[in-house]
Amino acid sequence: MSDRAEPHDAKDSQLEHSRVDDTDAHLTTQQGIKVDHTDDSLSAGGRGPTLMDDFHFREKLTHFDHERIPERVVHARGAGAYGTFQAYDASLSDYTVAPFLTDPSVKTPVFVRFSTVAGSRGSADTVRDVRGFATKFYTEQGNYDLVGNNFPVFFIQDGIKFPDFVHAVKPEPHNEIPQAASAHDTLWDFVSLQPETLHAIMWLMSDRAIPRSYRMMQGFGVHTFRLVNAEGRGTFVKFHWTPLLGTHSLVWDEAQKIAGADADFNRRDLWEAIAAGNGPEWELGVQLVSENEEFEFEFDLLDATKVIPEEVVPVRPVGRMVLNRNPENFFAETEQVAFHTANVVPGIDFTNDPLLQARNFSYLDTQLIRLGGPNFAQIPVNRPVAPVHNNQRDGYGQQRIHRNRAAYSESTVGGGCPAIADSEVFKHYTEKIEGHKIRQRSESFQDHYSQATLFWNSMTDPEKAHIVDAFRFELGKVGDMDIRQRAVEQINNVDHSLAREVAAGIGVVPPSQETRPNHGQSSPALSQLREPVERIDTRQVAILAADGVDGGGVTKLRRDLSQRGASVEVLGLADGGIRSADGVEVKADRAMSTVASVLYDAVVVPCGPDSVAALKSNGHARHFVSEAFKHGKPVAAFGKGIDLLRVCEVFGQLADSGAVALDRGVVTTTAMGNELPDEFVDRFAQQVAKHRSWDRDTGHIAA
Ligand code: HDE
Repeated sequence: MSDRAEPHDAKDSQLEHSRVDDTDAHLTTQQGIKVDHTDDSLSAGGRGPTLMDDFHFREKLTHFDHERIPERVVHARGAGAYGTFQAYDASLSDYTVAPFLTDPSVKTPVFVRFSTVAGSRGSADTVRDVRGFATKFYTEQGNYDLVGNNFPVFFIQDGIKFPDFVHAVKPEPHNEIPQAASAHDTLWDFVSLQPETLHAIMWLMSDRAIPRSYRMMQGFGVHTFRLVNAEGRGTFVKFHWTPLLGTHSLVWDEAQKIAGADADFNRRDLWEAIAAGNGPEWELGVQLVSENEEFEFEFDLLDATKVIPEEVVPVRPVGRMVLNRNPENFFAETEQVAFHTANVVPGIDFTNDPLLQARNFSYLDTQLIRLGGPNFAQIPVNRPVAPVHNNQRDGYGQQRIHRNRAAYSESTVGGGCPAIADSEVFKHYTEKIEGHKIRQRSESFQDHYSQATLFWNSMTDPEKAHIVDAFRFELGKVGDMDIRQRAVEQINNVDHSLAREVAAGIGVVPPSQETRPNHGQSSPALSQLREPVERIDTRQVAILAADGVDGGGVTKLRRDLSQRGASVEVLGLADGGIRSADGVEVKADRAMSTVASVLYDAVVVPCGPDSVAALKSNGHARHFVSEAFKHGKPVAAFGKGIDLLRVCEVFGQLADSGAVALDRGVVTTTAMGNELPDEFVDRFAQQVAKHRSWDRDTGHIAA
């Protein structure tokens, strides 16, 4: 047992029983026998064979040989954290009996695992992909898992197609290339033949597929679920997570470079934010649809390739989740956590969405192979805080010592226990079902394009440019020109101008005419850029400095930005102390050569003629600034620092006096030291909060 402070909640206090701390302990075998030597095996004479007697050697090697488990077949790469969820009020009481959603006095412990989908466990974080957003609520009524994604729609409508879809997107089977990427023939072959993928493909080509941070992405339950109230009345529900830090993305060139500079970029960001006390927060919201409105939409509520536009059914805020505790052991917690869509609690039930129905089979099945047997719910991270009593027995890894003789129900031997409860039980929603047993997709699932068009129409111009570039990149990597052509013809069903733009970039014949007129409708809530949340806290700002830097200016800037919640680092040409021009102590937090501009949100070049001269003649420094500019990031310079911007081809209006100039996210002033105006810091802070300036040339070529 560890000597941690007071447990945070019921789950934390339960986990405390499983924690092991080796501090002040002696090395032992698994049997608790102390060993005095673990570096040499027992052998016959110094140079003779290893002896069977060496139980320590055999145990150590055997355990090592067995220390891998199968990675998740999808969502293998992930990162997790603990936290709590709390409802705002009792306003959902008319709809559900689940107290964690209706009782504001209940703080429910949660574990969340974020993930990419296609890549292996060791793949890079910033690939173009959907992100998993799976939440386990340890409620007092048992575990509820909301196993969602950061897109509100999925690629297929019926779970029987899941293996086909996953086989198409995973690395190709002959050479296992490419890793964690959708830019290859088999995926686009599949897409070109399966129009139902088109809506989710639009999301995949959008900025949503390269989130800046797990802390800055939305989450969606995707399916229509059902809330059930005390009278047994059902209400359709879609779940939404909205990040309080806003929804923000990387740019594609940056994402690719980060994959090399820091493959753990999103994982590290989550870990470091929580470790620094900046636990990320999301608001849970619901869209509610009464049962008598089921058929009032142009699409089928059971079709997971569709959103309910927020302008049609607004999202109602329900409560807030904060993630504030990092796991202590990646394997034990993040790797062994087992989510399952069928883990529901009284008050939440399923619908007949065929994708959800398939998932309700698949998740339990997958845990059996992944975690090695039917007792995985006893692994610490998976255990409910609600008491568990049943007649399930034995199996690999049974941890519990069941004392009652009767492992069957009904019994008199066991005094009839565990007894059947008569309150707070899970009651399946009594839906009336009639129909023939047929293998056929519902007619109401046949419109694959309208919402893909809706998504396209809802984007701002920069978002549209990014989508065109993403299609060109992805299809440009497809070797088979027939697949490229067929994909463009599918895109033509979404929007003719989009298809022509994509075609122009990938050397295929642009479709000569429209196959479906664009319906012209849009849903502004689908855009990330229309109403962005602008916050500077936890943004990473780099200050480039060398000997001779304006120490006073750097100190003021660092202090003022830190006070606003930004994380500021001084990057030197080498690690350690920097000799400032004014004697003010400046220390490099890192050497520039160990990082890259893609790892920061913004960059500042301070004054100091010698410092700027040294930076000008340094390739890392020049590349740092010009790359940040190219990626649309806020760039600032003061005093002589402006000279470095000129060398780095930072275009636009740069200050020629102490007055602060702002042009497309570039903030400058010739002032320095104690003269550095507050307005300079204010303006720059606003730009950092804004995240990017999309009015710069980012390399998009219009067709
Ligand atoms: Fe999953 N999915 N999925 N999925 N999924 C898995 O479960 C599956 C789908 C999602 O962090 C697997 O434990 C089928 C939609 C997340 O541990 C597996 C179908 C959505 C995670 C599986 C889907 C998701 C998974 C792999 C189509 C968004 C990671 C390992 C019918 C709403 C959970 C595992 C974690 C993981 C099956 C479609 C989200 C094989 C059959 C739609 C976030 O069971």
